[in-house]
Amino acid sequence: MTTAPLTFSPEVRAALDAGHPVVALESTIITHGMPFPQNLDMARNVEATIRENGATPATIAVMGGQIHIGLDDAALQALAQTDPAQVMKLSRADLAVCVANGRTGATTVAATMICAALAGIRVFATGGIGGVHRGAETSFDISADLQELAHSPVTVIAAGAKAILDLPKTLEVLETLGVPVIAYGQDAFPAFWSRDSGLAAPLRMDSPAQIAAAAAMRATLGLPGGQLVANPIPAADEIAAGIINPVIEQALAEAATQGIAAKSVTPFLLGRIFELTNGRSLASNIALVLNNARLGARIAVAMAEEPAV
Ligand code: PSU
Ligand code: MN
Repeated sequence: MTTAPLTFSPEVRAALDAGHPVVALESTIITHGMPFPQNLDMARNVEATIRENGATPATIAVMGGQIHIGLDDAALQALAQTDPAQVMKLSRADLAVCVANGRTGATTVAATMICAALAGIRVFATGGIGGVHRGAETSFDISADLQELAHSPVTVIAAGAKAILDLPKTLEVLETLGVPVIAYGQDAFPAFWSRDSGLAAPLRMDSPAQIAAAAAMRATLGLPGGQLVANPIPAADEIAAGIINPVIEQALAEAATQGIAAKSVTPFLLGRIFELTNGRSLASNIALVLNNARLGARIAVAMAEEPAV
């Protein structure tokens, strides 16, 4: 087997070699999830938060035929300002095509998990995972993020699944795929902009050490795949379901009228919800990503303290 074309930043290479905690970060949230310049601020602040909490951040993207594990500030700036139409939104299906053809690509949750696993990184913090879209019974739109959680051995910290999705169906598919869904510090499954989706989470944990132990035991038992840690948005930053739900309904209706499909659905909905809430959804989104970065760093620290498996 030839080696995968991974280019590590010096900081990430040193941290991995020393067995120090590292947290992977995705790049689709930068290119397709938030507008400039808030996306760049977010990317920098998330990295700073991870450092403050004792771990090394590794933002992942594809450029020049290489999977980059850890980006310098110039690369972050360039990505944040690139027209989303010029950057591939990469999932499992198109990652190899992008690398082989020397194109520029931003990694979604699924592609970031694949790259993190290749790099030997076991923790990844983001905003929200993709899931089963509303109307999936006719559109068949189910994010590849879900099956990736069943394949790649990475613990993903998200604020639940985005409330634009069909959350009961998303939880059902995760159960079928054998993915542990762990609410952090509460019983309810969080709904991205809100702390409580009204659905019970299948599992609950209250400390990074418990989450690290569960990941290690999966490996010991020979179970493939990762874990989803659903970390509720801080109370001060949440948007009540009663406020966000009508906005989501409107954005979904517009997407249907305009025939938005496939990879464009999630970026379209996030963009419209941002406009319809006058930016409030973006402020919440940034707050929950920072909150997930904090927990991700603490989990990575706990894993580095566990005996290696
Ligand atoms: N979380 C965010 N904003 C985003 C995403 C996640 O706060 O933009 C991205 C992630 O990269 C996720 C993707 O993997 O949306 C899901 O896209 P789709 O529904 O097309 O699978
Ligand atoms: Mn989709």
